[in-house]
Amino acid sequence: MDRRSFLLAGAATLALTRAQAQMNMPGMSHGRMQGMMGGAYDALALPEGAVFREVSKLANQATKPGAFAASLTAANARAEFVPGLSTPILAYNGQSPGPLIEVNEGDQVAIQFVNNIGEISTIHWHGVPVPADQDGAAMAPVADGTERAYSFTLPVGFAGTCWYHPHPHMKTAEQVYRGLAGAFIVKPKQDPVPAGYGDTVLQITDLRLAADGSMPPDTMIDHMNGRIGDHLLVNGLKNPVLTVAAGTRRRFRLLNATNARFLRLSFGAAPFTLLGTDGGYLEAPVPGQNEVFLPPASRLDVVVDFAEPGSFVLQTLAYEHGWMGPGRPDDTSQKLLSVKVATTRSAPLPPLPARLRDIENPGEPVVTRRLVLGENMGGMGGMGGMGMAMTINNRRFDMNRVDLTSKVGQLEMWEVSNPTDMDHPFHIHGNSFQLRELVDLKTGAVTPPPRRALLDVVNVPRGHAARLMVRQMLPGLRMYHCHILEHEDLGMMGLVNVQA
Ligand SMILES: [Cu+2]
Repeated sequence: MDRRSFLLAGAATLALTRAQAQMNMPGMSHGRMQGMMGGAYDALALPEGAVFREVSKLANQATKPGAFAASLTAANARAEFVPGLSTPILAYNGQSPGPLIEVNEGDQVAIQFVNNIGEISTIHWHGVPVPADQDGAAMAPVADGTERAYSFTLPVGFAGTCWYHPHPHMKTAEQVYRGLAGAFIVKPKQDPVPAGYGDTVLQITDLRLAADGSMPPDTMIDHMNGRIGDHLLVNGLKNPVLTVAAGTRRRFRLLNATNARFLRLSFGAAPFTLLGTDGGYLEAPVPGQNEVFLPPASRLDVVVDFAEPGSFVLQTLAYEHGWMGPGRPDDTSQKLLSVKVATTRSAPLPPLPARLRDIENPGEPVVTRRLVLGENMGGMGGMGGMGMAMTINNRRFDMNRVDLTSKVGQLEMWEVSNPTDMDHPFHIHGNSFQLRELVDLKTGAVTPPPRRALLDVVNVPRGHAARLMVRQMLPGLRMYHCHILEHEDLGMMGLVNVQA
């Protein structure tokens, strides 16, 4: 059964199978059930307006230069999002968001991971070019109560805005929405952007709370669409307030660490200058942007100009990404961060450089691959007997099956086709890629991206194909998948074996 037929059959009556009903009912809040039915939905109110806070950095325990060593312990913890209500969460070193890891290109990195969350987990270094056996992929789970040393040397020439999060088989979505994710910044040895611009991570997460303060499990609607919470948080706070002097130009690293939000963001009258994407700098700063777009898991490096006194709010704009079933949340005009610009003026900064770096034209591929994203909403007889499956080339993920075979250094074009009626953000492990063009599947119209950029996740809009220029530089097994985490867990994922 395809998605539309499922909608017609299922949404009118919400006649779920018994298994689906059992999957969805326990712990579901009244408000959420109403939300799922498409009616009124009263989310708990969260306090807003606290003073903005930066995420604290993970301290470097290494003593020699060019090395970074630390440990990360994932464990159950508690947070108080609503005063007086204690929420069980998952945290790294007691923090959610997890501590910021800041390293330099070329560094030797050693991180001891201790898993105390009560089930398997991993740490995936999202966007960081690490060897395949250090990638924290689902094939190498870390059992509860055990430790694992991750170690890798960062290549010289890679700097970017990355992050880390769990990637255990079929448990990624829950572990991330319960709190396990942090930023991982790789700095160039010589940063072309003056230090006076600062460097502030804005880690965006998505929180849903039941009336008792707990985080309800995913519903069937969440499995279909990806989990959309009730509150977007920045560095763990709802709409905190940052006060700056007039004339401030501030560098922000935007990290979409939500399970499934397509974030189209504006700062009102304060314009963005684009500096970089997932895999580091653009070739030149792009000033005068009134909005930015971050599909799930993507990052942007930007400077925002707060020229004149006043109030500026980072908030979501409408974006149509496709929605299945009832209960589509109102995801526009959500306030993320309020910036109060005082009348005192900041000292002027040196200008941004005219050029940031060169990004190579990848040239023509020697291999072309076609990957087709699919949604199968069939009943209990459906794929794998799970009732709902997300697929690539009609197959659900199987970690014992290699889907593609590649070679180190080989330039490939991956045409990721999305004939479904919902956008899917596509992520490839191992190395950044470039978007060559988007193709409209109906008209064949081809749209190149506005500029060269290194990405590790790209939105594949519904009814389109994304042609990606992919080159893996290290051997081993790599995952590729939709980064709506519920879709990943339901099987929209595959494995490429990169041969030396
Ligand atoms: Cu998806």
